[in-house]
Amino acid sequence: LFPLELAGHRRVPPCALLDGNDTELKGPIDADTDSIPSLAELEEWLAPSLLPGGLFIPRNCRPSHKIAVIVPFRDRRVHLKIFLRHMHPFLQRQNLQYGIFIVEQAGDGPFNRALLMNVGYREALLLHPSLDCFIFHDVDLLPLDDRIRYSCGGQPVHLSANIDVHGNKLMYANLFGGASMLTKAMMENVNGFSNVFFGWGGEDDDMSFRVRSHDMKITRYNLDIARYTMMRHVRENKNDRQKLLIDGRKRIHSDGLNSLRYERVRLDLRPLFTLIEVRINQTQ
Ligand code: UD2
Ligand code: MN
Repeated sequence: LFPLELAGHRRVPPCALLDGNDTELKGPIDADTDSIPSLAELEEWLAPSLLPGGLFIPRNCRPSHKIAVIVPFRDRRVHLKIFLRHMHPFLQRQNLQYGIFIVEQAGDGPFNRALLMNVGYREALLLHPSLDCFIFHDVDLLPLDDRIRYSCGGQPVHLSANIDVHGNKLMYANLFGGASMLTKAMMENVNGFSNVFFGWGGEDDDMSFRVRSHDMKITRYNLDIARYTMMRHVRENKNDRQKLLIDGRKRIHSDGLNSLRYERVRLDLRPLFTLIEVRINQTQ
């Protein structure tokens, strides 16, 4: 059963028409990063508005996109609960049709954020073939303004431009890390993310290069709107990514969605999200 397929047949106005009516929602918002909810209390509060797997379908309007929020994950349980508490209401206020997909890396080998993004993209589409907009989102980032629209447009969007722990400025012009948004067509066009970035860093810059070398422009909301808070966590070791990044430019069409390998060890439709757990190995 593909619940996301159901919408679109109902005789209700396009959600875009409702947009902007609710002016109180169109500005800065707070994020509670101090109190830690239990999953049980979150489920009691949020699950009644959701379908199993953490899917939401607006009832009084027809959404323009079917959106997957893909979150790479391992061993950040507290962040995940705070993320879910913040994001479900945030996305629902925007009348979006969406699902949240948590892609968990099994084992304790080096983390591969970009490969997990590819897995989330692939698995979400297998479950819901009509998804057309993909938001790749760190679990520790929370948007602080309701005007940050989580819905795709004509160009890739780098959402998390202005992060508190980065001094509230864009760190560098081509930054594409944190939270970013691409249509299905854009993902196919660039062969998704690279699979070879094990360990911290570089994978976001590689993706930035992929989109820019395919006649796309990375766009952003204004810095006074695109405000995020990043929750505290230990810093991963930095790696030298120069070589991977330089070689990456030649690899775009052989390293990505078309070379993706993983073993799916779990697929669970949890009340607040779809959990996809995968084992990957480093000889990609
Ligand atoms: C920056 C980027 C991030 C990524 C990373 C380098 C921003 C705001 N963020 O984040 O997008 O490019 O550098 O790889 O530019 N994660 C886990 N468990 C782990 C490690 C990572 O769940 O053990 C996930 C989690 O969703 C986390 C994300 O991967 O938010 C990025 O890792 P990070 O937060 O440790 O790295 P950070 O903050 O330097
Ligand atoms: Mn982080």
